[in-house]
Amino acid sequence: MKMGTALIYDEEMTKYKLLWVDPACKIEVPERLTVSHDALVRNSLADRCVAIPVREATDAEILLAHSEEYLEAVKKTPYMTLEDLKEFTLQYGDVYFHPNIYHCAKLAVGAALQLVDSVVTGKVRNGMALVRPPGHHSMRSAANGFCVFNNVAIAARYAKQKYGLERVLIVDWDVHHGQGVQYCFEDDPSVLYFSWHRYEHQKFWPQLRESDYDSVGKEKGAGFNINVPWNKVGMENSDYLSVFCHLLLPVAYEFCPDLVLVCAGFDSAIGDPEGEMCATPDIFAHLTHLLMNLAGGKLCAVLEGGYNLTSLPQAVCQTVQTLLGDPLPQPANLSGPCTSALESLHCVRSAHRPYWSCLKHAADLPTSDISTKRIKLAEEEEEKTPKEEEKSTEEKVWPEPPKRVAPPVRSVALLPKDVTCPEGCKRFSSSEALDPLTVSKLRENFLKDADDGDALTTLSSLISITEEMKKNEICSGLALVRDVTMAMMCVVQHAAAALSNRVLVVCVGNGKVPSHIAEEGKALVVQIGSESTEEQKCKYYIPVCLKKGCSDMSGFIQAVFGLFLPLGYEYDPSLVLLVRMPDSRIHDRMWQQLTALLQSFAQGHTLVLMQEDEKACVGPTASSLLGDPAPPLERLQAPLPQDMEAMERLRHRLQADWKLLQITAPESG
Ligand code: Q9C
Ligand code: ZN
Repeated sequence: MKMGTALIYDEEMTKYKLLWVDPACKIEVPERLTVSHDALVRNSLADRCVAIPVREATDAEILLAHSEEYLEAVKKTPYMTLEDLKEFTLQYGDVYFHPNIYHCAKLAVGAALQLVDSVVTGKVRNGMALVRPPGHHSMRSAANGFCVFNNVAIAARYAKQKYGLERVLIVDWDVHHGQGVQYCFEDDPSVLYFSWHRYEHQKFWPQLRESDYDSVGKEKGAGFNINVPWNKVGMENSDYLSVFCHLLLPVAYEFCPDLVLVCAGFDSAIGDPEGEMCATPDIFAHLTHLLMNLAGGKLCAVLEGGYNLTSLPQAVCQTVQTLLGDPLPQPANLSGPCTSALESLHCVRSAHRPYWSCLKHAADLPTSDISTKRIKLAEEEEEKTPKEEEKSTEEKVWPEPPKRVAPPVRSVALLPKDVTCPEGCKRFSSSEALDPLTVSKLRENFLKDADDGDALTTLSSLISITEEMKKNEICSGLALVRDVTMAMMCVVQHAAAALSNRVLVVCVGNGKVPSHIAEEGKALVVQIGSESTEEQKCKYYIPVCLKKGCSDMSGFIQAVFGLFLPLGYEYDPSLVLLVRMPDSRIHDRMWQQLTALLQSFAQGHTLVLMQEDEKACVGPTASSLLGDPAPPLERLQAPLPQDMEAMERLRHRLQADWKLLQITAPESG
């Protein structure tokens, strides 16, 4: 499956600016768009995208989220004098008008709708629209926070109306609360709105009570509005990933959207004068990737904020390059979430516990005292604020994200001669002979009794593949082997010893695993099955046991988000070995999701091992390795309480060693 990434941009949207002095608005400049687009061109990303023209939204489309009175009022702004514009502006908060902004605002909405059209009709797989003015603060009858029309809210209504989509997920990773989007869909269960935002116990703009975690939606829409308030500045990559793994992703998969819209603001990146957060631009590659296997890959990112003219274009490039399917960057400095982030996470999970079965059995919840805590925390905060005068954000420095070079070969397949190589994969044939020392070691360690030439060839090929991955000649690979256990032992041993790699081994199904290698920390072995063959005896061997084994999709996906992803991020392997044990009974779709999600790690260096007779899995596995979106899972049942409790116990035990597993603040649980 080859489908492109749309890029929607038009220079016209740079043709308005602030015409008077207003400190609140001076950061919203035309250069935001030009530097972003230039960076896409300079990094040869723009030319890899499908360019889609913008168009003006019609009145009817704008009215999907706005009142007629408001539209009529905005319509008059092109004819106003400077004085009239200033006065008109005064009735709204933190926004400015310009004679050309109405035109640009229509193009911004139109760009979002063009993007939805291209993605939903399958012209492209996904895409990004670079627009000005942004949208998520604008309300039914009011401009606000640099926003005139609510681009993404309109896009969601449009997608539902025009294409009959049942469920739309809106992920708002801008650092401000998109209150306009919240108001639009508050009572609507067909649109799940997620937003994290700088809040500081309501001291940060727009200072709304309803931006807190306890605004969960109203009436039928209860549970479909998720607010994650950041009560401190300086949130880092770990904090963002933590919220994705332990909240957004499980809920989003349970919601099972037909389309994902992203309010893609980059004022949540390091260096931004508004956000004052410390997440690096490459984290947006990961956030994007983690959303790309929902809704069959149908993802539309629409620019919102982002005011640091260095981190903004870097983060835009990371996002677009990920949409294009390039291997992910190695995630940097994941030291675990901070206390304040954990407190927020805990509060949001508690507030949403009644609505989502993935949160039901969580053992992290003392449940009472949430409102008193709210006050207590606000008081504590008071004391800390004054001394927090660090370096001003403008002078913050961070390294430019390293270039993400796709290896010359994306995926190889090591297959018996009678199995055809899937399209897009290269059949692996070992070009160089292995050095004799390695061969003799292989013989000695794995093939003592049998003088098995075939087995030796297979094992040495597997080792060659990992070596070429290390040289970044090959991105990923899959192999059908006669004995997965032996192949796994062999690869892990070699990678740990000769390549001195950290290997993440993910074993799906029951059977013997290389736990002795895990003991040395050279490998992190996670195993998921129906029986725990071995007790967990060290930090690096983690058995997950599900009552119904891997055939239980709900339990399985919980383990993926709640355990595997955070563990993988923190371990930061340079190779992922995904092993499908015989008779694992995992569903195809779940297998594809897992394969796709694991490419977050090790720059996509994943080697998949499967038993010789599982020929039917070769196609689907290859497809996921090649970056095709995994097919959506059906809407999930509630996971089994006993499984959830077992996982919670495991998480509890492990969280001292693995900080990204935490979901409660040290003193608060
Ligand atoms: N320190 C968007 O990011 N407040 N809008 C400015 C100046 C308004 C942000 C206060 C921020 C609006 C789309
Ligand atoms: Zn913003």
